[in-house]
Amino acid sequence: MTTRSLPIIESTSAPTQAAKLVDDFTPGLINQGAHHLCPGCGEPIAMRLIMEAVEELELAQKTIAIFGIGCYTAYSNNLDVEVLQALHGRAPSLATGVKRSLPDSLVLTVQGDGDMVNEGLQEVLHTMARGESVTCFLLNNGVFGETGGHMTAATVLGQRTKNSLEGRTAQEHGYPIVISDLIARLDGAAYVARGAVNTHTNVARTKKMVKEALAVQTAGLGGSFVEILTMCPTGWFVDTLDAPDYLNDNIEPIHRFGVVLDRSDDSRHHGAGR
Ligand SMILES: Cc1ncc(C[n+]2csc(CCOP(=O)(O)OP(=O)(O)O)c2C)c(N)n1
Ligand code: SF4
Ligand SMILES: [Mg+2]
Repeated sequence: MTTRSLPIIESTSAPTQAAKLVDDFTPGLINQGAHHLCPGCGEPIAMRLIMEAVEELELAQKTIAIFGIGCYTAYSNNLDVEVLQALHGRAPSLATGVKRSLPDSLVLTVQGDGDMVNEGLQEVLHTMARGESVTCFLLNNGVFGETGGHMTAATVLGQRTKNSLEGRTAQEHGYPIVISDLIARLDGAAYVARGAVNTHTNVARTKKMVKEALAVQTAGLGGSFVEILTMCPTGWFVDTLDAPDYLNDNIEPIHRFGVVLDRSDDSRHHGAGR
């Protein structure tokens, strides 16, 4: 593992203007840039691009965001859209009820891999199989981050976690569930993609996926799903600056970046509850 240091910029004169505050760069739907997640965490980046997509599509007034339970839950306080808190793993079912009650709303869920793939796997599978017109986001970091970095069903083979200190093995722990590929097999799903936030290029490409998924919902074409691979340097036991490369080298080869399913051009496909 390499250790990198940031360049030191030397200056001989005082700055001519005040330093920019983090709020200067904060998108309109995020109340404040400060948050309590770890330095180098990928989840605020994922939340930011989701909120930017909602704002750019001018859907903020219609949006109801439903959160699972994990580190990202604390970030829900920063958002300037309606927010509901689900029980662990249950966000897609709550989203189903909200969307069917308020069909003109834009309903999105935010869950982690522990919340979605372990605690509530049946919820997201049934929601997507029914073709509910909701958009489910998975922030996949391969660990139960909030509770200490334990292995989840999405943890890749060889990955070191709090309870697989020598790395996950198929023999002892079984194989990871590659959830986007599983969901893409369901007839009710209309759009499934997997992005990542470990490089600026991937952030830009992932934002396009997020926008496409939200557009599929507004067109009533069925379930839409975007998995976003996020860095968890704390849970991975890696240096903060090494986490983006760790994601690229270890997580992405199993949970592959790209659009997995796109039925947005199929006019015969439609969602449930419409
Ligand atoms: C019913 C229930 N079981 C367990 C917990 C404890 N718990 C809270 S957060 C969490 C981990 C969530 O992991 P993940 O969804 O991957 O999110 P991350 O923290 O990695 O972002 C767990 C197990 C809980 N709050 N409720
Ligand atoms: S433990 Fe991991 S997921 Fe949680 S805030 Fe820290 S880096 Fe982010
Ligand atoms: Mg997680």
